[in-house]
Amino acid sequence: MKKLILLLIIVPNLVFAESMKMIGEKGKSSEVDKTIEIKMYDNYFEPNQINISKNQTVKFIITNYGELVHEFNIATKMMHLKHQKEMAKMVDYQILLGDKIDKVKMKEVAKKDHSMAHSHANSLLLEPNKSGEIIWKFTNSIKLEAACNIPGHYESGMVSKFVGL
Ligand SMILES: [Cu+2]
Repeated sequence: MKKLILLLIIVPNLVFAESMKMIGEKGKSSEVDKTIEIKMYDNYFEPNQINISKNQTVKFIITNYGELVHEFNIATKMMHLKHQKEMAKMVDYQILLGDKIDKVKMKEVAKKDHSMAHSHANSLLLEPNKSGEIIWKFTNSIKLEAACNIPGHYESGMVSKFVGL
């Protein structure tokens, strides 16, 4: 029984680590080939198509010009759909508050539920008028999208397609 419980904890994490490898890896600032500026609005990205070549390390400089909190997350469509459930939970826990992120509550809740820490290298969560960056190395030929997985945003068009991989 103990082994089973351990497996149930480890397997989803391994699956996640595996899919993370599939989409690429955190890039090094000394290896950046290209810088792309991303603007976030309510609810869309500019540009909505991003040209990338395999093995490129890209620095994304992301600014939220909207009035709501938005996410920039690099993943497959399947991964986004899974992540949308976590984001819905962040709203339930009142970590995500429309135009604000309650970081104190986030830390507190993440002690019990690590998925609520929202601390993966492929994603950035930004309040209005904030900027940040992600450096990502695209190591595989795979269909990827940049998306905002806050409830309702993806469905209303907050997604950019990566082309050229
Ligand atoms: Cu959004």
